[in-house]
Amino acid sequence: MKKVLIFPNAQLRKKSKDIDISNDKEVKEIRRLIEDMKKTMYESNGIGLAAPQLGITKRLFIIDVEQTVETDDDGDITSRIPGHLHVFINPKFISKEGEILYEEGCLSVPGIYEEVKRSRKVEIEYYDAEFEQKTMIAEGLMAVVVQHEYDHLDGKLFIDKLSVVKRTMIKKKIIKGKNL
Ligand code: QAP
Ligand code: CO
Repeated sequence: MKKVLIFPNAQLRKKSKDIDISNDKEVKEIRRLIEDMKKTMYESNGIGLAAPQLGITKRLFIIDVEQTVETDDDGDITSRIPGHLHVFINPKFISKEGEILYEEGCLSVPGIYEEVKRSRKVEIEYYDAEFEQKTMIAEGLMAVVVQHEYDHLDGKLFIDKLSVVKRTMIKKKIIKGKNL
């Protein structure tokens, strides 16, 4: 498992670069990176992970919103069964519509969950794990996570959408390590 960078790490603020899918060497590296990202996401109990969260500023993220989670009486996760993994390489939004409020979290902002406003439905074009071009229409949670992960590629975090007061509070809390 790779180390996930934690806010306010400056690496999380960089703009990621497109992946050259015609470059065999880069494609080979991306295949290995996807395996590392899968392992890291599942082991950290995440539903989405973007390459820049591992310090790799490339336009790639993965999502699995269909995992089955088993918890014990204390609510701690005892097992996690992968659902359907989606890999998004060089994603581009084609359209966005509507509004949805959803309580988001982020592996780079541990222990913090806040309600954020996003588009309810998005259409996105991307290359999948086999480097084939795909288009997806996502709604609800999938649409929310796609937008959240896409923002990481532009160096944006969900807490940027909160008030300055809330963000300052979160920063203090994370630096103190109270949430870890
Ligand atoms: C993005 O984030 C997301 O604080 C993915 O202690 C999540 O998987 C978008 C996680 C929810 C919208 C709604 C966070 C795990 C996982 C934590 C994640 C934590 C352990 C975050
Ligand atoms: Co995130």
